[in-house]
Amino acid sequence: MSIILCRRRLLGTGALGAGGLILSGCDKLNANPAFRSALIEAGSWHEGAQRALGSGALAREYSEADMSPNFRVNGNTNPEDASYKSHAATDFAGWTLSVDGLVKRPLALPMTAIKAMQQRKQITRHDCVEGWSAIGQWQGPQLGQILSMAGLLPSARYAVFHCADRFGSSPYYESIDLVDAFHPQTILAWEMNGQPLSIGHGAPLRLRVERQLGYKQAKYVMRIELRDSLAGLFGGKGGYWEDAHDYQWYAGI
Ligand SMILES: Nc1nc2c(c(=O)[nH]1)N[C@H]1C(S)=C(S)[C@@H](COP(=O)(O)O)O[C@H]1N2
Ligand SMILES: [Mo]
Repeated sequence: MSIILCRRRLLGTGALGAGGLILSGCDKLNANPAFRSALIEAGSWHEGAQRALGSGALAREYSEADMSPNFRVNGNTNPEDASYKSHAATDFAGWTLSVDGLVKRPLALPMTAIKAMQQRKQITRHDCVEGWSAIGQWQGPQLGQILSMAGLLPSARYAVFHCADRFGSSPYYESIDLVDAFHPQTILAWEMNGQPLSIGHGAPLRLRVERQLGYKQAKYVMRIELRDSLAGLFGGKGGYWEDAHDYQWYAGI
């Protein structure tokens, strides 16, 4: 694991900043106790994930020939937030993903670090409750890999995705449990159909949680918060649509 991470220069990109792990050389890294324990956990999460999965099936994956020529955009397609707009003006070069809450090592991951991680590419069908579907290809690191770097505390039960957009005064957010968070097809996508995500589709980073419906696929993700409960957060039902319109929290397809 350490060899892979070093070859990919994950840490050379300034990743793991908030955890105090800004180091450049591999030797230095491997000697760093916090980094070593991050690696050990990263190696064992697969086992935990498998256990958690139980009968957890994979969502169907398609071939390139099945990809929809037009994948529509839906919901918010151009966040008005001033900070988001200034990031957009510089192609999101300065965007960082925060991972915090019930974790051992809070992270601030720059896009370069996210792109340097091991990637998963998948062609899946997106189903919106409004009655349309589209097949697209998504690429990004598995969410489980990122959560393992942060190291979850035993009390963590949910991953909450805080987005840069809002409807009126309500920020868009979504949440999933740890079974879905560590599912192999759950990724933080920065590429769609071989191109960096467009603003319409959620640039620079969106969730793909392939066994659930469209509204769970949070776009414009800026922060992942690990929590033990969804109560007390916004409307308390775990997502913007869940709070505003009583959509199901578990939106299984
Ligand atoms: N941040 C954010 N994420 C979001 C939405 C949104 O409005 N804001 N809309 C959701 C809905 S209802 C759907 S169907 C999909 C649409 O994704 P697309 O625009 O890439 O088609 O994003 C989901 N994620
Ligand atoms: Mo949707």
